[in-house]
Amino acid sequence: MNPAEKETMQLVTDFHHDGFVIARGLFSPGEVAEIERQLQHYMDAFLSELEPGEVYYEDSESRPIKALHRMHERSAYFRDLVSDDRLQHIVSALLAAEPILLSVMFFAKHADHGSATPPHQDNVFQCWSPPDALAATIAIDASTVENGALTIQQGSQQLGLLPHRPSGVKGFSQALCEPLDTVAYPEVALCMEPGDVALHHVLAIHRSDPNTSGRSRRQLGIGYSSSHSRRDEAALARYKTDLGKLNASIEA
Ligand SMILES: O=C(O)CCC(=O)C(=O)O
Repeated sequence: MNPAEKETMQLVTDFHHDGFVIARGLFSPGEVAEIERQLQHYMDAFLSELEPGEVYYEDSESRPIKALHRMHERSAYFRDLVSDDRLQHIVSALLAAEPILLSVMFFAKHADHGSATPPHQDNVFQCWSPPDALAATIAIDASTVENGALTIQQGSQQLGLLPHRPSGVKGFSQALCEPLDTVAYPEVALCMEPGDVALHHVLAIHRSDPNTSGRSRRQLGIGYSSSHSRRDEAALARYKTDLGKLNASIEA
């Protein structure tokens, strides 16, 4: 086995054990600069026409952008990024299947503004059966404990989908009903440098703190499912009903 294969095998073992892995330095500084340029271009070109569900803003007075969703639908650059050979190689190894693109997203926590993300499992929104799916997070800025790094409960993906309730948080409408024991399932803050890529399982419990620092924490999220997973349509319909109720209560 060559060193690259050995490295991939280690990522697969760690992913199954912990529910996440970090591939360090996957994108070069030049490539991260290009992602930033394309983000700016996306905002300049599309921000005024984005539909509900494609953009979320913080509630604070200056209303910075908190998240963008489905960016691949409007941008050829983000659509192509998903097929990057390095990402495809790792994601197909972790899923042991052909990866299917779900969405390209942007998650921002602006300096001193970024709000908390409640603890949740992505499959409460995605409803994959079997739950073979993951999110790849590309760090644009360094993420640290102070600026609200994504924080995962190690091993929690082994528990299956746990009960969630409406969170009242725009963009993350569901939160775990009960906090999960952090001794049995320790919290790990995914501290990353620009160009690092974290991959977390669709059942891994994760959350993030508000950004209390003077430094922004921006990252791209790319959701992939495996070619053999199917949507649980009944679960998806229940989630959409809850989301509709939440949106109605926010607008009321
Ligand atoms: O940006 C965050 O803190 C949350 C992102 C998230 O929930 C995800 O990537 O699945």
